[in-house]
This record gives sequence, structure tokens and C-alpha cells, in this order.
Amino acid sequence: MKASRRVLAFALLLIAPLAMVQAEDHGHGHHAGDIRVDNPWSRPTPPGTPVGVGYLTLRNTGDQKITLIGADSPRAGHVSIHRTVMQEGVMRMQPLADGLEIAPGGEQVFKPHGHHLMLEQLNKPLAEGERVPVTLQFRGGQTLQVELQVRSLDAAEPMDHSGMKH
Ligand SMILES: [Cu+2]
Repeated sequence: MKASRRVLAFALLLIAPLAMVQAEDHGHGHHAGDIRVDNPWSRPTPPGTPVGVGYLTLRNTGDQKITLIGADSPRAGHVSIHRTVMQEGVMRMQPLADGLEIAPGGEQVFKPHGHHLMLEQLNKPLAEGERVPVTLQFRGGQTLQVELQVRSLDAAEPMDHSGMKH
């Protein structure tokens, strides 16, 4: 009994610093070095839909350019960085093959009808309220882990992303 209490106390000591790190993430902000991500979010997907989206604000707070070169998630087989372009009156998504460069002090807002993360080969639909872990990868080897908060479609803009063509 005494021994198990000691183990429990030790476990609490381990948990406490983790809880502090979590508290810093409050407000859905994440940062690593000069890279800052705010408001990572997503939308629920209907059953059978193989792709989901990821939106966020990516900011470069340093004095060197940063380049987002990729991302991955345990919820998706593949994650791409897409931009949206208008072609002959149709919105189309294009992968950013060379990544996305952000100048010192600059930012890129990933949002509906604009840049977005494309979560492909979802292992199951994204559910409202879920937090989807995504690791962003930057040139130079830096990574940043964020959680997309899956918001209800009610909060969505009138036009649906799924109508877009790749
Ligand atoms: Cu896309």
C-alpha cells in the first residue's frame, strides 16, 4: 500500500509539468522557435468522404524565412498543402509542391476557399468536437504539433469545400 502511494505521488510529479505545457497551449496557440500557429480548426466529414480539411494561421515571428514543406496526421494516410485557384470560373485546389514560404514577420491564413491542409485517406470521418493531431514539417527539420479543433458545419461558410475539384 505504502509503495503504491509512493508510485502515485511520483506519477503526479511527472504529470504536473505536462499540465503546465498544456496550459500554455490554451487559446489554441502553438509555437516552436519563430513559428507560431493560431486557431487550427477543421470541419466534420460525412461518412465515406475520404478527405478532410485543416485551417490555421501560420506566422513567422523571426527574421529568417520559414518554409512549410509537409504535414502528417495519425488520422490520415497523407496530408497535402493546397492552395485554391480560380480557373475558368471554377475553384480548383492545387498542391504546393515546393512548400509554402513565409517571409520574416509574415503570415498565411489557411481558410475556406484559400490555402488549406488536405487530410487524405481519413481512417474514419472527422467528428464535431474532435481534436485532430497534425504535425507540421518545416525546411531545416523543425516540426510543430498542432490540434485541429473540428467545428460544426453550422459555423461554416455557405459554400462547401467538397464541391471543389482537384
Ligand atoms: Cu484541397
